[in-house]
Amino acid sequence: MTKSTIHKSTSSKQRKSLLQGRRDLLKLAAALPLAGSLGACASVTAPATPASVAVTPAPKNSAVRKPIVVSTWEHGMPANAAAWQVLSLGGSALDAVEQGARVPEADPAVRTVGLGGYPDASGEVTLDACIMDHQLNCGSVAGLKRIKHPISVARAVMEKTPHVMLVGEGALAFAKAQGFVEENLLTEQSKQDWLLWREQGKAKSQINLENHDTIGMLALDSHGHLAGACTTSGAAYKLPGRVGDSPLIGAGLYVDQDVGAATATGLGELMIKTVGCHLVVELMRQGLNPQLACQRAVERIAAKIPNAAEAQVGFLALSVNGEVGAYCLHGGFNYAVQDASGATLTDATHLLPGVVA
Ligand code: SD4
Repeated sequence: MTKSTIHKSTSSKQRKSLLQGRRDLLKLAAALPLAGSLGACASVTAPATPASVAVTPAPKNSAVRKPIVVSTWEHGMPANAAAWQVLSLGGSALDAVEQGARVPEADPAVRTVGLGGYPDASGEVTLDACIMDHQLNCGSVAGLKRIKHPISVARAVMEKTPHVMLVGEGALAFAKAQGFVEENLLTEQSKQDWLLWREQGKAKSQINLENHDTIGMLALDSHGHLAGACTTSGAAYKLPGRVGDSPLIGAGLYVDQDVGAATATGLGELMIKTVGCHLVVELMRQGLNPQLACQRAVERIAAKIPNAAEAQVGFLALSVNGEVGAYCLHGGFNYAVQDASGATLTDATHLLPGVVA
């Protein structure tokens, strides 16, 4: 596992190696017939739990590491920096994760979130997002078109409606009524890529590494409150109407102030089938530290879902004491951490040998 403070020169190198890794996973994922139909190939059996694995006791309150913010993937670094501006001034975890998530949403270079995200099979960019605070308040949107900041719409659903989740046309109508402005989210680059995908006879796989960079963010503020956010354009060239894990409370994000929070990245169908982030939080409730809880959730997926090894999944967790853990199926998933000591990007440990993502 490498751990390094990120700066510009290493950042572009890492981007290159990530891209190479993505190409590798593209090959790996090519065997997937359709998102969600992880058919008939060999399954992976997770290694038995080593008897010697110790459960790290929660630190005493004096050892709480706060404020802190953690995010999935390298684009979590600038997202964390924006969140840190809120946290370092004593702001709330909820404000921090919203502000952080808006950074990749607005960045057309991040092809898996917000503006410039990969479209669905019909060429439409549709966005999924959710947000959750320390009191189980949560809001979510799925299949939202033409609005650049679904995370802020999700927060409005949470704060201004009696509901948790709005989808499709209803979500768009709500966003417009709240003053969000409609805009084209399909950049020229995304359009060209989509046209090429169509010309090439629509490659079998709808899931590839280019769409494994959902941002999930978790924060613990100086008041000791947790919050989380997750936002994505979902699987590239997905069937119109497909909803992944990212807007689903429990699958792509979960926060419980008694225990901690978790978020996920990767093939959403696997997180939905296992309610993955809720699983991670419940494992933490049973006494596992965030690292071990993420590991056990990945092992559960690998052991129970045939063909899981053909996709990537990664979990990131933060305890109410500020402990951080992450684990993925294949090497290649990294996560960003920011606290008073600085900003780091760390490769998550993984279950299967090699780096494919
Ligand atoms: C989804 N989990 O829609 C998302 C895609 C993703 O990193 O990449 N996450 O399935």
